[in-house]
Amino acid sequence: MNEKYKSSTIYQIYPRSFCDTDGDGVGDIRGIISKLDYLRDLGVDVIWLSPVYKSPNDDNGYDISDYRDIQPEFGTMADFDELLSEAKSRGISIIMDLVINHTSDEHEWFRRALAGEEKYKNYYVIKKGKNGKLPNNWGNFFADCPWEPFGDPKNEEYYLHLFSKKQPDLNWYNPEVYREICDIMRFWLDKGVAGFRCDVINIIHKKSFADGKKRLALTGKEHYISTEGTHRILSSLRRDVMSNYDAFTVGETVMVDVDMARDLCDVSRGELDMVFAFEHMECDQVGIKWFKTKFKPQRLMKILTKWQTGLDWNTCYFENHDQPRSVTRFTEGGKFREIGAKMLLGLLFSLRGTTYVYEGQEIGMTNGAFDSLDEIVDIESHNVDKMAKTLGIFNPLRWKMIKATSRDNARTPMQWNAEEGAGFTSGKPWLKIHPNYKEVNVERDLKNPDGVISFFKKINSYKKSSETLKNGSFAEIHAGKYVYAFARELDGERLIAVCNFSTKNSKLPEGVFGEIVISNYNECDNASALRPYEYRLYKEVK
Ligand code: ISL
Repeated sequence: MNEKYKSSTIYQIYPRSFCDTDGDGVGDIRGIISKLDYLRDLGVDVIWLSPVYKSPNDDNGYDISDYRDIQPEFGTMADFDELLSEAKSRGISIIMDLVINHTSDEHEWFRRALAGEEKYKNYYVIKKGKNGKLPNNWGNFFADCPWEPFGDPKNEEYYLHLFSKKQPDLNWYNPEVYREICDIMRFWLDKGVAGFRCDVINIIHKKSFADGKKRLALTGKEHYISTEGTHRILSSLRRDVMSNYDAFTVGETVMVDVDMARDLCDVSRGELDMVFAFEHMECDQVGIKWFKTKFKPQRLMKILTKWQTGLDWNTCYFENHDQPRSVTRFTEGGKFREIGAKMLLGLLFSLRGTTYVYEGQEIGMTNGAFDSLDEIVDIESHNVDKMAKTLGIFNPLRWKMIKATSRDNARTPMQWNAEEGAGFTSGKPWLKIHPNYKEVNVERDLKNPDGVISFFKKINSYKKSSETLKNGSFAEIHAGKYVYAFARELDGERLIAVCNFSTKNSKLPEGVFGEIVISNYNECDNASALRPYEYRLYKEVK
């Protein structure tokens, strides 16, 4: 991978929620174009664009019905081409979301399969039921049954869908599928995109369809997580497609441990360039993500250290379109919102790896303010509610679970200013805007020299200019109940990052010293106490 991508700051845009220019309440490509100067000023090098392809929107674009066309609500291919060239002229590259575990059931391939064309039937995973029963006992990511009758029920055939029933899984045993996907990748790379974020890429190849070991969630996963077949496909994609372009891949790899992640992005194996792992996103859950427990900072620290020391190159992220907002999740918020958001950014940029931020993180946007399930759009949340209901869980508890974890928490429209519609739309927004937009918005934050954006720019440009922060080694110094400290070292230069996850002062741990080069407090003081949510970056003075 070209080194420039490794040290890029990558900003994820969820197009539906970013900026709407035609008043239909849904963000669009022209909206993104209008914010390119803003992104350049933040110091963004690469945009990861969540899907903008044609889609019936069962899963907000992660169900693609045409990989070579643009969703009309987002604009046209001409808009996309303009976005690409306008971004390029500002030094910004774009990576696309590549969703190839499944298509939409409205994709032409699936329609032709349903119409009886054998060729296309073989593009999907279609299995016979067993004596009136489903083909196997597997579970589904969206709390549904993963098998749906295919065509005439008399045939007792079912298609596999690990996500919604409008997202049939592709059959990666079929070389035609491989060829089609290669062509799609080349289509976008030839346009000039800088690569792909590969959706649930480590589950595409299923090594068997036998019953799985019974589990609370995702029974059957041992048959498809990071299989040898997936490894083979990934190295072929590198050989046949990626190696011909100046581009990179970042895989969304679910349920991986450090060893699996290492194999999936090992340079000598030539598969993915980097991976998103999830263990740190699970630090506040018991078993499954819907069972949240009180956030214990030390658990997060231990997991971060494990990955920083276990994997040579990490992706560093605290947010994306599937996760609750980090400032709500990892800090007390309220009066600590801004300082907490800055501390989390300080920590994020101090880690070794490529930094990924999600729209709104740069102003410390919070979880959505939803009052009931009626305000939630996300299919996963609705399915989970249904399933929890059938299990006899009462509504107050169901709603508590969904409110804390729903993916819509991160999907509320971007808050640009204090006007009605938050500067996101002049129409009716597709998802409820957080009522705190009057205080939490880009325009207001930009006016504040101590705002979150100003800190974002500071730490981002420091990282870009510091070889030590970019490429230095990582060593934990302290991981206490509230305070985390670690060193980054390169060619004799030593930087030490320290942060306090408490609403109270905490003692500066031993081994943390030097000259403070960045802090999230206005007045840096070198006192032995860290203030609430304080972050400091020290440079050792020789
Ligand atoms: O939300 C999750 C982790 O907290 C996951 O279970 C998530 O659904 C999983 O990581 C897969 O996510 C990706 O593929 C889905 C899509 O709905 C998500 O938005 C996408 O990020 C299916 O394409």
